[in-house]
Order: sequence, then structure tokens, then C-alpha cells
Amino acid sequence: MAFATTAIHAGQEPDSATGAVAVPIYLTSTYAPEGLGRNKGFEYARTSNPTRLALERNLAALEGAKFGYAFASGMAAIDATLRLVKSGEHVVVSDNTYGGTFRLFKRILSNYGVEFDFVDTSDVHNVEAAIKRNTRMVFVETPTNPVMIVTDLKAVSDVAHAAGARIVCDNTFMSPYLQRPLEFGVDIVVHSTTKFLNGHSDGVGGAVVLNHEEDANWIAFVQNSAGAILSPFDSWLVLRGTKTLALRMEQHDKAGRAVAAFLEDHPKVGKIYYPGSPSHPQHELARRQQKGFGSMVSFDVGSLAAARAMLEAVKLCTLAESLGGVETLICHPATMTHASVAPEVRERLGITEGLVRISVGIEDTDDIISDLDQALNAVTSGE
Ligand code: P1T
Repeated sequence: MAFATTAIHAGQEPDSATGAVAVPIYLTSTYAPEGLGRNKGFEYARTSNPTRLALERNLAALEGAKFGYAFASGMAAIDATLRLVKSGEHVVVSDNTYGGTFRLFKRILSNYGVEFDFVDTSDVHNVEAAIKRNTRMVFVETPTNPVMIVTDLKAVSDVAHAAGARIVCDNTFMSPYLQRPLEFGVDIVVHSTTKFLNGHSDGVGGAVVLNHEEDANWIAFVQNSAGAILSPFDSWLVLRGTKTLALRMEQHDKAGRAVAAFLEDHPKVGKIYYPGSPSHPQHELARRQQKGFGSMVSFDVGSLAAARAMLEAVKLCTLAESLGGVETLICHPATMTHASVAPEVRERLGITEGLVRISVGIEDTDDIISDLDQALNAVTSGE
């Protein structure tokens, strides 16, 4: 079945009890068994819930995976995935990830004996060089948040597998509509469903999808044992979101390209980060690996003062963290999403004080561009 059909139907047969076409929100914490040891597949709602299960099947199908697990947030999904690694083992990570991922690895998981090395995974040789005897996982984000570095998933998967390590890809920026990492050899895909999968900025959630049965059993065990589950209502919101994922991503992609082209020509804009621009260093790789370029665009306006002037002048675009919703959101990574990354690391990655990140929504594209234009024109040349 094609993607748009899978998105609407996978995991969502009409309800067996009532025929309800939309999956009901099962607001129950527990289930009455028919007798001791005889239940209908559900015992306690931390372990499993029919609404969450429908979403988990839906997300697995969208990524072309056998197993899916929904978590309370993208960070909870990433945390659960890292439970596949034990104390004394080593993980190679893309050096530019979402700030929260960096914080979880560096500030929390490092305290439990897991070793992390952060490298620029856009060059597969850096990954090869960072592999150690005890490397058990390679974790990549592509394109990265917020400077849009693209990693060759096939090449890095081969290197990881040759070393006996799993490769995990955070596919939040692309969504499975624009990129399906498992097709390139990636073992595990993680998502913040808060973003494009939900698509309406009304719920926080995360997901892990994979094919390897033993690892899947462990993720399910962690999900049940640590309990960072997605609620039935939030599961339902994401299910509603994925029904329109194909349509939304088509428009996000179109609008992203138009906004990037507009910014590229604007005199107040310096460097622009968008894999769809022919000037992007991995433009060709992005073309091969992705079905489109998406709607995340970052650009440098030169200084904190200029960024502030612009961000305070937008009217239609909303100054806020997060991304992937129908509405255009704009933010300042250095002080918002990536504030937990050390200043020298931010500087090296290009997360300067003048960097602005935009998640282009699906409002009328001309309206978005007019708003950006008037906000950029509010930046005076001294700033
Ligand atoms: O916010 P949460 O659902 O826990 O997801 C974390 C996360 C994981 N991976 C990527 C690539 C992300 O972008 C995020 C969250 N990012 C933002 C909130 C942001 O504005 O960038």
C-alpha cells in the first residue's frame, strides 16, 4: 500500500466492539480478565492500551518497521533506546543534535558509565575513527537540529554494523514521509511525535520503531518497567495527525523550499542552512536519501541584536520552541532549543547568536514570506 493509505488505515481497523471508525480513546487504567490468567490481550494500561497500540502499529507501518512503541516525549523515547546500552559501553553521536539529546547523554547517561563521543557524522570517516572496541551504538540525527547537517545513512550503517554496533536515527525533522532510515540499514528510528507526526502543536510524545525482535522486546520491557508511556488521549491526537501526514508534508516541503529561496536572496540574511539549497554541502546526498527537503530552515542574521529585532517584529510567525506544526514557528536556538549546549560547541557548529530557525507551517506561503520580509526589514544595519 502507498504511504498515504497506510497512514490512514494501518493499526486502525474499525473497533471490534462497536464498529467505531475512529479508534476510541480507551480511558482505563486496568482491564477485567475473563478469569485468572485469561484476558483479552490487555491487563494494565502502563503495559498496553488499545489506543496506544493502534498508534504504535501505525507508526511502525509508516517507517516500514515491525515494532513500534510510543512514549511520553521524544526524550523519553531516546532515553528508552539508550537502555539498550550498558555501563562500560560506548556510543558515537552526531555532534549537532537537539540540545535536549546532548543534555541527556552528556549530563545524565554519562553518570551511569556509558561513554559518548560526539563527532561530525556527515563525514563517515569521523564515525570510523571514533569507533572503539566497546562501541555498541551510533546515534545520528539527520538533518540535524538546527544547522541541518546531513549524514549518509547507508555509509554510517555499514560502518556501525562492521563494528557490531546498532545504528539509531532521530528522524524527527523529516518524518517517515520524507525519509525512511530503515531502508538504508538503520536499526532503530526514534521520533519526537510532538513535531510533524502530531503536526498540530497540541501534544508532546515520542516513538521508537525497529525490526530486531530481541531489541524490540527490550524496548517494550523498558517501556513497561520505567513507565514513560504516551497517554491514550495523546496517542489519539498523534493518530489523528498521521492521517494527514502525507498532505501536510507535501505542503511543508513546498513552503520550506519557497521560504529558503526567499531568504537566500534577502540582503539582511547571511548564511542559510537548508539541504534543499544547491549551496548546501550535502545537497546531493539529501536528494538521494530524502523524498523532499522539509520545512526546517535556519539562517544567520549576523548578531544577537539583529536576531532579537527580527524575532520581536514577526506578526504571523510565532516566536516559540518546537517545530512541525501547521503554524509557522520561529526561534533562537542559542538561547532556546540549544541553550544547554556549551557556548564553544555552539560556536563551532554554527549555532551563533545571530542564528534563527524557522519551522515553516502550512499557512499561505506568500503570507509567511511577507511576514518574514517585514520582520527582516525591521533589522537596522547597525544591529
Ligand atoms: O520535546 P520532545 O518531544 O521530548 O522531543 C525531543 C526532541 C528529539 N529530537 C529532536 C530532533 C527534536 O527536535 C526534539 C525536540 N525539539 C524541540 C523542542 C525544538 O524546538 O527543537
